[in-house]
Amino acid sequence: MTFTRNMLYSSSFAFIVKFFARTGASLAITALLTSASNAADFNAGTLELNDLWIRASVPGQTNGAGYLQIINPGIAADKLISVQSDAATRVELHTVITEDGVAKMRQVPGIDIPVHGDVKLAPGGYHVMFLQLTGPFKQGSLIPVVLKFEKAGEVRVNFTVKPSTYNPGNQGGAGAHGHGAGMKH
Ligand SMILES: [Cu+2]
Repeated sequence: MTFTRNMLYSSSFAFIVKFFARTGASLAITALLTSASNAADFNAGTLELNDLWIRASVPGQTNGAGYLQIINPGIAADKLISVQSDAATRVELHTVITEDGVAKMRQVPGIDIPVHGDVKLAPGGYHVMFLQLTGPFKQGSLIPVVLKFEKAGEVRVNFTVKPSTYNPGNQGGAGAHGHGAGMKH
């Protein structure tokens, strides 16, 4: 009996496939795949969070910086106001300013996410600052973090640990500032 039912199942499956192919339902399948590939890594309300990463720490490194892209396709501005993680004793939002030709990191109370904005936390600019790491950032591991937005609220995300030398795209040398021993807080 089981054998017969399996036969029946597979023949009706083949029929369904043929039916979909004939009725142009593949168009719907294509649309589904397209929307899946456009999906954000994480969502906070209508905010889309992508490409969350941290450089692997090197021996002796006590601090680290996290980066991500925040897209706001919604109808209201929002603001990233705080970050929590067990990966560090303290986590702050920072930017980089240049004073007397020297790049310095400064804590900021929040990062504005304008309507239809595309805000990038990237080397040389805004970053999530992990102070006093509770353990090394190991390449390939995921660091759980809670991001808190003024309107979208709290969202649990993971930062992916990239190689310690990782520098995405052409940052115009901004990556040279780094976040290791060289930069003071
Ligand atoms: Cu910093």
